[in-house]
Amino acid sequence: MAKSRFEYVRNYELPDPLMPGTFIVVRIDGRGFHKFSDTHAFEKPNDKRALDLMDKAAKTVLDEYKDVIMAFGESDEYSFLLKRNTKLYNRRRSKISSSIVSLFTSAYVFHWLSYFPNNPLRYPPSFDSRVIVYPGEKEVRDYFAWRQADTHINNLYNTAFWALVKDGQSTTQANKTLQGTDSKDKNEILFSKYGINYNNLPEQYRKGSICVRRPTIVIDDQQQQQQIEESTTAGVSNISIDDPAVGSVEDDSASQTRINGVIRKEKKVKKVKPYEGIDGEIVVLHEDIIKDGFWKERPWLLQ
Ligand code: DGT
Ligand code: MG
Ligand code: MG
Ligand code: MG
Ligand code: MG
Repeated sequence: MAKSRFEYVRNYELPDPLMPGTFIVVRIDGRGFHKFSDTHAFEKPNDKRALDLMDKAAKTVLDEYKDVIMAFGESDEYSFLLKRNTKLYNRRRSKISSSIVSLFTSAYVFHWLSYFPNNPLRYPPSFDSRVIVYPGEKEVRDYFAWRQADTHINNLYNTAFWALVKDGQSTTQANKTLQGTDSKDKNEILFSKYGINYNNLPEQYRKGSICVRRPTIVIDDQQQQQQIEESTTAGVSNISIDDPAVGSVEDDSASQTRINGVIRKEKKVKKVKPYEGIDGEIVVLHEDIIKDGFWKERPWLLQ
């Protein structure tokens, strides 16, 4: 095909690949959400509708991009972890970054009215996006620990701050009251002045939101045998063996044999390795990701 004389400008498009074998994190953050949350009358310090909408937009990203294996969100930000060996867009930085933030933003707008039915958008929100690559598991875990620690620090501060303001202090006064206080002091102010036990506040506010896929259960030989026996017993009690329909049941996932007049129904159970098994339903959790438990339960995240 003939090339136009303008074609040379393509050479100015430089490749921007991310190093192979590294963990890719994309963090998006609402642009000017201080103003956006005011304009749209978000409840202070936390608006559950706004946080749920962020979670919904993040789920949309996980739905669309199977290589995004986990996400963590708080306030107006969300971080997406891609699987270590992802080949998504040949690991091109700007393609990955722009596609994720674009889908997130359109999902946020698309679902807005479901979360704010009486509060139409006053102007189009936008999010920025950056990509960070991490060399190993330690840095990935520390990254998410950093974001979750940030969630806690900000939430404790904001909860105390807005309690003081709702109690009549000006924002300047409230800031001053909290100056130099540590977390024990803030807990104490909340408890003694307002009867608020910080630890009883919703986990979504204190710990942020984690999106992960539920693993498909791995069934070992013994469990598989047990399943066959259970379905055999169930088959005997539920189905009349003289029912002509029974013999003609054709089902890809189950096969039936007649042994001594007893229907033996064998369910074919697909065996999966954990890594292959993460295509399950996407769930949103509000739990600790700083300690080992979360990661030990999901070793495929750091593989
Ligand atoms: P940026 O990110 O540099 O464009 O500027 P902002 O204004 O987005 O600042 P950022 O991202 O550091 O802080 C997030 C803002 O969003 C912060 O002012 C509080 C607000 N925000 C986020 N979630 C909520 C919420 O649930 N309720 C309320 N009232 N405000 C929220
Ligand atoms: Mg920012
Ligand atoms: Mg922001
Ligand atoms: Mg932010
Ligand atoms: Mg195109």
